[in-house]
Amino acid sequence: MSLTGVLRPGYVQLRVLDLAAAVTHYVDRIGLDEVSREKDGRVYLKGWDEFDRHSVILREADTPGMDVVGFKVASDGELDAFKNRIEAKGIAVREVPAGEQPGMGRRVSFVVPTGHRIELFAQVEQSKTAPPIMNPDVWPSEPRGMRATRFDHVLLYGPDIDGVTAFFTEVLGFGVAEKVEMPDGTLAVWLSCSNKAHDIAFVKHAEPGKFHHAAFFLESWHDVGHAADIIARYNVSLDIGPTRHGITRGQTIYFFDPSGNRNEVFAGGYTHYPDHPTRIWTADELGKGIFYYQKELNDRFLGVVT
Ligand code: M3P
Ligand code: FE
Repeated sequence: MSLTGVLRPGYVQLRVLDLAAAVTHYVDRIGLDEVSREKDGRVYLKGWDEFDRHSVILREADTPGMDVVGFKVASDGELDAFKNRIEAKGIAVREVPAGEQPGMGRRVSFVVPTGHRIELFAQVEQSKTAPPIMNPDVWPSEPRGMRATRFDHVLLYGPDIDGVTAFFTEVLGFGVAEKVEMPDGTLAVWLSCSNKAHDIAFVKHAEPGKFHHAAFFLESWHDVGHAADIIARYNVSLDIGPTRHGITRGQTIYFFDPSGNRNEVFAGGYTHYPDHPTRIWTADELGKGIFYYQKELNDRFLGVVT
């Protein structure tokens, strides 16, 4: 089956306390490119290997966290079809007009059962500095910092994991790549709309609408080590790693932006297909699922969210 419906995470809008410090972190340390600064103060960024105009939006605010994550769908017709399906589930849909983000078409905006705002869009301008397509070099210019190639996924914390899983699978057409099953029900779910092991993930948490991390893709395990060197050299606040997930098999390191939002950079992960069965983790093996080498969770990793 070719990719139709929801294609991929397109953008994440993060709240940061100090815009200048955040731009230094996301551009100089992670290696994203600055696309534009707009009159309303928002700063737009993208990974060097992304064709769409932007993928990360920074908004200065009094509290850190995530405003919204947007997914790109294959066509305007599919956008309308998704809107109808979401409304048919009794979920209120807000239309965000084209141009609310520069270069962005109209968006369909709604809140899922974990309390997070999710959006769908079909049209966005392509980047003027997009990866070259004619006799392309491996990169247009040397990647900077951690050499993140693209925005990959978010992991979100909130209640009603069963409800959000049903929404993403039944309404948006995602598959469930992996799940953590506890004696009292599902603790966490990794959902894919593509060949990736996950495009979004959710962990059960009493407070709705919380943000655990935004993840950026690196080419190799060697790049994860290079990211660790950058974290040490520039005193970036380290959470955990370099290590590996049992879940998704990604090779990973977690750290915090200057506002306390968690970031992940990772490489690897298996290829997911829609006909693959869901992999299941149980309470007794959960440590290995999250951190395959250490086999135990740290309290900060589980408890600190924005
Ligand atoms: C990932 C991943 C948690 C697990 C996180 C896993 C928060 O971030 O990319 O697979 O328990
Ligand atoms: Fe992750």
